[in-house]
Amino acid sequence: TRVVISGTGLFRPPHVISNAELVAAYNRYAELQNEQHAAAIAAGERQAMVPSSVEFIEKASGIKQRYVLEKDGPLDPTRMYPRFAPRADDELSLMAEIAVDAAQQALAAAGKTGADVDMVICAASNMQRAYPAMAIEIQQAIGAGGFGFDMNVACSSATFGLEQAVNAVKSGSAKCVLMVNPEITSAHIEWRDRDCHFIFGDVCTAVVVEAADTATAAQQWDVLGTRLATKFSNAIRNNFGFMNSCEDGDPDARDKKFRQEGRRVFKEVVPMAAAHIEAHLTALGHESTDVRRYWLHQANLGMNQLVLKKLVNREVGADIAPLILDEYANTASAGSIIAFHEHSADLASGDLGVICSFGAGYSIGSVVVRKR
Ligand code: CO8
Repeated sequence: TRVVISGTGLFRPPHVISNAELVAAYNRYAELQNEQHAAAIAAGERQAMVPSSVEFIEKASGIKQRYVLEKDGPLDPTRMYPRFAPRADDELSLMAEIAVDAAQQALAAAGKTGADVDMVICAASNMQRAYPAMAIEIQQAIGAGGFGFDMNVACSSATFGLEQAVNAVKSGSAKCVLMVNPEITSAHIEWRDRDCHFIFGDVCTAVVVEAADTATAAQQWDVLGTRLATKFSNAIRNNFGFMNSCEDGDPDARDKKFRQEGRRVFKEVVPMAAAHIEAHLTALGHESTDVRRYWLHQANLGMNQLVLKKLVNREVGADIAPLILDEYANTASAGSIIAFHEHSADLASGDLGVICSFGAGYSIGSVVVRKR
C-alpha cells in the first residue's frame, strides 16, 4: 500500500511573549527574590539571582518570541507560571480543544471530515491527564470512528506518531489516521530559571495520513520511509509523575519541570541526528544532497545549521532548511511539523524532503517524503 500525507493543520495561540517582555518579568522576579533573601545573600548562605538578557537568548538560541495560551501568569513576577481555569469533566479539555482546531484544518486540507477518520493518535511531550486518553476525547469531538490512543516520545512524538500512522494504514488496521501534537509547553517549563525560561512556546499541529488510493487532496506527499531511534540519556529530564505525591517530597521541586544540560545535548545530539538522517536516506537509495528541503526539529538555530553542514558539507539557508523557531520558539514535537506545514507548498512534484525530530530520550525520528 502506498501511503501519503494528505493534509496538515496548525493551531497558533492568540498571545505572543517577546524576549523583551519575558526578560523584564524574569528580572523583576529575580530582584524581588534578592530583596526577600537579602540577609541570607549578605551572609553568604544564598546566591543572588542574576538577570537574564535578550542578547543572550537571541545569540544562544535564535528564538525571538513565543506564542502562549495565557500570558499574564508567566509575566507576573509574583507568579511566574500560566493561569488555566479548571474545566468540568463534561467540557472539552484544553489540550483536546487546540487539537480539534488543528485537526479541522488538516482534515479540510485533505478534503476529509471527522467521519472519514478511523484512528486518532495524540502524540505530545505532556498529557493533560492520565485517562481517558486525550486521543479518545478528540476522536469523539471530531466525530471519528475506529480507535485512538496517546503516545509520548517528548520532542520526537510527532515523527514517532507518523510511523505508527503509516504502519497502521499499511497493515490495514486503519484507512485514515489523524495524528495531532498539542504541546502546552508553557505548563512544563520553569519560568523562574533563566537557563530555560526562553526555550518553549505553545502550539498544536495535525497531520492526516491515508492510503494513496483514497487521497483526493491537491497537495500530497508519498511517505518513502520512516526510521526511529532512541538512546537513554538524563541530559533532558522531567521527574513530574503520578507517584510524586507518594514520595513525600516537594511537589514544586525543580526536578518536577523541564530541565536540561543544554550544551551537552547540543554536542551529543548533532552528530546522532546527522548520522541518522544520512543512514536513512542511504537505505532508501538517496543522498543527502538530493534532498530539496529539510524540516528539522526546532530547538536551536546553531544546532540545525551544524546538522545540515555535516549532511551536505556546506552552509545552507532557509530555502533548504527553513527556520520557524525565531517566531514560535521550541514547540517540542510540533516544531518540524510547523516547518513542514508552513514551508512545503512551494515544492514541485517529485521533490524529496525529510522531516526529522530530535530531543529528550534521546529520541530521533525521520520521515522521508516525496511530493506527488
Ligand atoms: N541570560 C543571560 N545569560 C544566561 C542565560 C540568560 N537567560 N541563561 C544562561 N546564561 C549564562 C549561563 O549561566 C552561562 O554563564 P557562565 O558561562 O558564566 O556559566 C552562559 O550564559 C552560557 O550558558 P550555556 O552554556 O547554558 O549556553 P549555551 O550557549 O549552551 O546556550 C541553550 C543554551 C540555548 C539552551 C543551548 O545549549 C541549546 O539550545 N542547546 C540545545 C538544547 C536542545 O536542543 N535541547 C533540546 C530541548 S528538548 C526538546 O526540544 C524537546 C524535549 C521535550 C521535552 C518535553 C518538554 C517540552
